[in-house]
Amino acid sequence: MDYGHPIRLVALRTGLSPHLIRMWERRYGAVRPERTETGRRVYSDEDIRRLSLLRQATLIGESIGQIANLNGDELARLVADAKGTIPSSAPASPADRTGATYHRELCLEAIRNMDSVNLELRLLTASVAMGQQPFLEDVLQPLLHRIGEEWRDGNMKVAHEHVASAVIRSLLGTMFVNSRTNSTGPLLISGTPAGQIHEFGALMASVTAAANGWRTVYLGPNLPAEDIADAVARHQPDAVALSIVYPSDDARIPIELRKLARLIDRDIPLLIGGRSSEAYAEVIREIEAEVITDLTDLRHRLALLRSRHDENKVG
Ligand code: B12
Repeated sequence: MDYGHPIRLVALRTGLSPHLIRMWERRYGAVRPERTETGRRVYSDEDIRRLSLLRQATLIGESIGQIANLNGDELARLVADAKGTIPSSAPASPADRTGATYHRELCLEAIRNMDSVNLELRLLTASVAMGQQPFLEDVLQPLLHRIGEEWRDGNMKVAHEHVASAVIRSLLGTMFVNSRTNSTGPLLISGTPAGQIHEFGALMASVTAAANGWRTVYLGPNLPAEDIADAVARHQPDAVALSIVYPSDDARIPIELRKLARLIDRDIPLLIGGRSSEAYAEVIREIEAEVITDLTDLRHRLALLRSRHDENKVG
């Protein structure tokens, strides 16, 4: 007998995130789950089969809006027919990094059309197809760099960048909330120093840490040293991560970093990333902080800190 499955289980079985499952239901009526007395969605085995087929169809390039209302047999036929004709640029498996270019191009097309609904879907589809970390490192970061170049070269307007930024901010926020854990893992505080408005680097660092078993406190952008130090005193984190993106010659940054280093416990590692971090290498060395080059580097650094944290707990 089919008792109905909660959304978390459906997410596990289909590889779709709960957020995307709800969005496909709300926007396209892709499935119509029953509700419990308390209003929670419950899904049948048939819903799970439909969602799996819809996922496979979107991964081979079908638009969800066009296929959401096909019946189960039609969907199965579509997927079976397409299997022999998958374009070589389409992702073959979640681990296939060659799919990144394909996903990025679809995202760029949505940005060029200023189509935020499509952009959100393209980004979510890419994160499901590739897995969260490859998505951040191979799709989102290069996509942000590309937006910057197109904007600098006049191929995209400020409005294109703003449409993209709004969708990306909301997606990273959702990823951050979804990957937070209640574990007893080490704690990372992250944010950006005073004058630093670009916040996606700091957010991506938080999401990466959370997905790797760290508890996280995300402070947001543009914080004076005193405020960061207050948060550090309150939470006693195992590391602090800051992002410095623009500009690379702000006289306030060395002052803020020196102040922060004076105010917080010297034993707490201070990790600094972002495209302009190298420009402040001198002061970063002086205060015994570290430049972290990218999210891969961050993962390695966090793994090391985590093993020390675990050893201390056992010892
Ligand atoms: C989105 C965006 C904006 C948004 C930001 C929205 C938001 N909520 O964050 C808004 C509209 C606010 C904005 C404003 C401006 N922007 Co802007 N922006 C960008 C864009 C497209 C993405 C920025 C981003 O998030 N980068 C962060 C990540 C993706 O890149 P990254 O620094 O290389 O970081 C990687 C690693 O270093 C690491 N990392 C980053 N941080 C951290 C932290 C830690 C702890 C760790 C471990 C790792 C890590 O993670 C990333 C992945 O590996 C960039 C393009 C670009 N190349 O970055 C331009 C860009 C940074 N902006 C630029 C400019 C010029 C501006 C403005 C001056 C425009 C204007 N005339 O108003 C203003 C400046 C505002 C200010 N006072 O600072 C220029 C800077 C050029 C320069 N000389 O350095 C860029 C490069 C665009 C360009 N090509 O010209 N921008």
